[in-house]
Amino acid sequence: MKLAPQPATGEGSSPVFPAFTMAFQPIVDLETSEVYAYEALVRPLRGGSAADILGRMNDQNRYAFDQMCRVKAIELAARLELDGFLSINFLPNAVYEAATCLDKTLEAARRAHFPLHHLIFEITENEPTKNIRQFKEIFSQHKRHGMITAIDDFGAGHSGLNMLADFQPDIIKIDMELTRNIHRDTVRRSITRAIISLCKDLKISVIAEGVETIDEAVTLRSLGVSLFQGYLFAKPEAGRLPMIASGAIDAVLAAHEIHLTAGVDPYASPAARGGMRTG
Ligand SMILES: [Ca+2]
Repeated sequence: MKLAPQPATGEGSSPVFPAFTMAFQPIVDLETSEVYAYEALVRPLRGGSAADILGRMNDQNRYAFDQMCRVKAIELAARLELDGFLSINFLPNAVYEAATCLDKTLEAARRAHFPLHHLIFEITENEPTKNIRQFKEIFSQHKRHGMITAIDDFGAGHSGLNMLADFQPDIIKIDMELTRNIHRDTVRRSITRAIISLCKDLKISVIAEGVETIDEAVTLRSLGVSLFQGYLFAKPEAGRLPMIASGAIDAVLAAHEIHLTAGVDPYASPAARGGMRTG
């Protein structure tokens, strides 16, 4: 497919695709109190959600659009002078050729002087069209170029453990279905604890996704998570690198410290601990 040249304004558009840009959401590291990475998320240029754009994709244009998104994310991140890691999603259902799907990514990174070892690629464990072998091949290709690999939405689908048996990524992102209200849910805590222990054995880093409250963050921190993403720390913002919400990291660290020093059960209900929920 022949694509129109990219406009110089940072927004992607072509006769085939709606105009789009990238939003960025930070992933914070509580060990350093700094941003570890920014995840790039596709957004319509004139507002709306990713679903508004992805709903217009079909089997004919999905692959080309995925390529455009990667290029756009790298160009925009470089222009915004992103200093750390940039995390990019494989678009769901796009068909990939391991041999060629990296060409435009490599070219864009070279053009933008963006280091390849600062690129993280997330693929959802729910990816329905891929068999494990193809999945492995694609990720291995990325790793060969020094890029970091991540399994997204881990725990939300059905194939995560099977996938791990055959292929170990650098990072696993624990799905928000598991992190939501984890402080109040013993089953979710057990599952998450097991995933974290498994990752430790396999030397895989863990990111907790969709963290919205201090209680969730403190519980996950107690289970050993250092990397966090979610509205508690920052919402995604289109075309810019958002700051971490003022005081969010300090509030989590302070609450965690109180649990450690006072010997308070970190998994007690918020009411029992005087309530710590944030908006
Ligand atoms: Ca993702």
